Amino acid sequence: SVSGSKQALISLSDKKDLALLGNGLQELGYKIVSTGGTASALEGNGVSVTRVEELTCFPEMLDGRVKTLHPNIHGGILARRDQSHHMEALDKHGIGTFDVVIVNLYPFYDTVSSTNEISFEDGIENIDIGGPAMIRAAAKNHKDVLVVVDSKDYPELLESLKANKVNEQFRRKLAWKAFQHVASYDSAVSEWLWKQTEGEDKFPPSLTVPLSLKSSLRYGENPHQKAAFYVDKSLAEFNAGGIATAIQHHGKEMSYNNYLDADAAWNCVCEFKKPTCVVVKHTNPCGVASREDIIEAYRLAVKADPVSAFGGIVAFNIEVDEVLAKDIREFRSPTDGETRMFYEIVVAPGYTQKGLEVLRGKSKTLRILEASQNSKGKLSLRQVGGGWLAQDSDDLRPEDIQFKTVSEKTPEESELHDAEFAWLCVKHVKSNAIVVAKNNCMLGMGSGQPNRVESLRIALRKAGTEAKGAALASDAFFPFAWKDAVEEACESGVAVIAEPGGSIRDNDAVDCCNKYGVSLLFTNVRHFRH
Ligand code: 93A
Repeated sequence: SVSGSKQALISLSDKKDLALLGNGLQELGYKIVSTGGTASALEGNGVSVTRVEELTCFPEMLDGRVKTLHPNIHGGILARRDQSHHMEALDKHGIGTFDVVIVNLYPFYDTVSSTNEISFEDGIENIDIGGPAMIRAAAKNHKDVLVVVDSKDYPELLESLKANKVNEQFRRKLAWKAFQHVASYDSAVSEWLWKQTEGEDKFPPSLTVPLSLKSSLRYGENPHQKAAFYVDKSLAEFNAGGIATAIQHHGKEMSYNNYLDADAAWNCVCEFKKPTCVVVKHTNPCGVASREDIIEAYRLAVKADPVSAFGGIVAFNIEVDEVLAKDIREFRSPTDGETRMFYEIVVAPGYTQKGLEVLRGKSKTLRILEASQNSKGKLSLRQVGGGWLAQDSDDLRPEDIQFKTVSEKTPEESELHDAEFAWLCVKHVKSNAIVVAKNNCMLGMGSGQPNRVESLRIALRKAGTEAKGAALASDAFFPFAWKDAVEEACESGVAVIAEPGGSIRDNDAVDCCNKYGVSLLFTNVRHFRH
């Protein structure tokens, strides 16, 4: 090359580990070319730098919009070393080649998603043009140019340069990562522009969800299925909470099914204001109880269905302290009064130091998760063959639900409260969903039956004699077989039924409840969960 030595081009917004990088390359004999802020920072760390202006013989112009967009830079990145006419062209114009290009982009996502609103103009100025151009050029020519966009790759870069062992695979991996970086950057820009033009109400004509690998999983739902967990970078960087960002304090590696179940348990327990425990099995809450005393809540939640709770996921909406942890450790199955309960996961918003110690002692495998609440208003995506379904997540707040009495009998205050509690639970049970609850405690649930009557029978059977005087909630209206469903509920002795209403046979349900003196409440809201 013209300069006679190897050249590295460095232009970084995120200057993390810059000193390590600059000094490392300098020691390896690289001549370092850099942009304004990066050059100053390198010099501050004792690295000698050539400024891009010296190469381009052009000052930074248009308030920095044009810094590196110049043939003296891009020629040095893009020239094919194996094409003599490329190299002759460089020589003719006195352009040196770049062997390493290290760039990361303006923090567009952080800027536009920060809580302090920024103006449209500021958003536009934060769109990086020169950076992606260098990254793409270097990634295209990765055969001869190493492109680095992530400070985590600095050590491996320096080591392989030092050992003179840069293989093709490493080059391709860096190029892959470079295009990923630019792609998620562009998706953040385009999503922001969509919101600036159409507002937040309409779904955009196309979606790019920047996903980054959190971990490879041992396997998927079954051992013969390969699996991995990707986090939505746009949510994670925005601290959106949820199971993807939960901290694991202890236990065996999380599995695919563990994530599904922990997510279900955590979403459900977060609905409740009072201290609450939710037990989940196979994504369905099978025990839910709220009490001032969280230990009582825990025991009741397990008791609701001890057989299902065994090997389940236990979620709390308050910190787990030593006393609670001991109860979780020691509590014996209500089925035989002997076997200590076994769980896959405990998830809570926090643990006291002692609480954590005690839980760690329960078993080597018990996964202990500390999660923060999901932010509301996020997109929910589900895969179907050949596409994805998008919807707003179902985050109506409990206070948004109105319970309208449509029967002759109006519910007692406690009965209304039971109906509200059952309603919060039923939202988290797979359709067709029926929940029987009383006194802030789930007594029985029926889930996932293709026939609502079957779900109802299962829920009532689990509640047993306790169904008397309890509330029954149904995630959707009772279609027409009221004699089967509503009448069976009334015969079991429930005091109040809550359902969305809206069936052409609503009157039959009202008549039936009137016949039995049961209160019937319409919520006008449906909570299908498929
Ligand atoms: O304004 S730009 O789109 N035009 C450019 O020519 C250009 N060249 C590098 N932004 C440009 N950059 C970006 O500047 C890089 O992507 C990097 O993020 C940042 C580094 O600037 P500094 O070294 O002055 O801190």
